[in-house]
Amino acid sequence: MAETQVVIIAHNDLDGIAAASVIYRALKLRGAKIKLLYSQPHSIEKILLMASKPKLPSKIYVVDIAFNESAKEKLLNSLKELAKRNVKIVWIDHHPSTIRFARELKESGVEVHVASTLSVAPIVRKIFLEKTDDPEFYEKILMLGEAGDRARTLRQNKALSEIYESVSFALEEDPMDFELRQHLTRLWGEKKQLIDDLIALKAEKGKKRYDEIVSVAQNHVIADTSKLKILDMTGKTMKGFSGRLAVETVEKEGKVVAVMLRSGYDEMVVVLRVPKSLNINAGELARELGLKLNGSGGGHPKAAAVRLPISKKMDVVKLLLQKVG
Ligand SMILES: [Mn+2]
Repeated sequence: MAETQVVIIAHNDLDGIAAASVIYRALKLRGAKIKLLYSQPHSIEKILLMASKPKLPSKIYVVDIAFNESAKEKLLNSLKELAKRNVKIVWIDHHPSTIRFARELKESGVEVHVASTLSVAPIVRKIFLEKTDDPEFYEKILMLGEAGDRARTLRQNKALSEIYESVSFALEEDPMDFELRQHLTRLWGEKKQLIDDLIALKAEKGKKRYDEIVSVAQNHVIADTSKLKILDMTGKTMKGFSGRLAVETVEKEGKVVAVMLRSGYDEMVVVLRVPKSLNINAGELARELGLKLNGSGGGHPKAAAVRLPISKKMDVVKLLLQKVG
């Protein structure tokens, strides 16, 4: 039997990579030849194109990537085109936008596996864990993924929580480092090793960088009320630390936190995090900001993000003050 050419396109965060490595293991055992790519929701079309070259694979797995509503028609068309050319696409995800568009995806020829869970891990656990040769090891990997999406705490498991700490700092140190992501996916999916020197080294670098960012952030507060804090980090290099900065600020202050960061020449991303105690939906808020201010946003009730023109900075502040208080 000829080897099957498979591409896995995973979200570039820990949840995505953990899920990808379990799928990688299961498929590898069945003799698949696998190419690993990483994407964010807004770049999925470009990455799908990369997945189709130099020759078409027989299957593409899209893992932990939110359906990009603002590029809906284009994206559905590319998917239909791939289906027509006999590429089987499997979309595995837990983001609300993917769930909302599951029907359209199916109608475009995509096999969809969605559930409204806090991480993609439970979906992957159900489909792939028993198809690996070491469910005990891969359960640990899925737990790391869940911790990455704050779906689980590892407080009870000291060894695993140390691994989590290193791996997450290493990944955040450079969110565009796809080589490191391939390295990690293979470390887990092929070598069955939790951590190695390269990851530990990157983690050290990341921790130092994050400490600097935390101290700089204190001088970049542009709004601070009893319910809301907005940090304008658009002039600073944030690497992949905006989510961590937002979460830690939420935990410290119990307020809604928005972190603004530059994501391109004239574009910014606003990362939103909401404390458990407040009944405000971050995902809906991000969507609304996107619709009103010429961008695109979405996410979960407690964690979301929106991509906007950088010229809309003060409008964001105004709208957030209006909506959150
Ligand atoms: Mn996820």
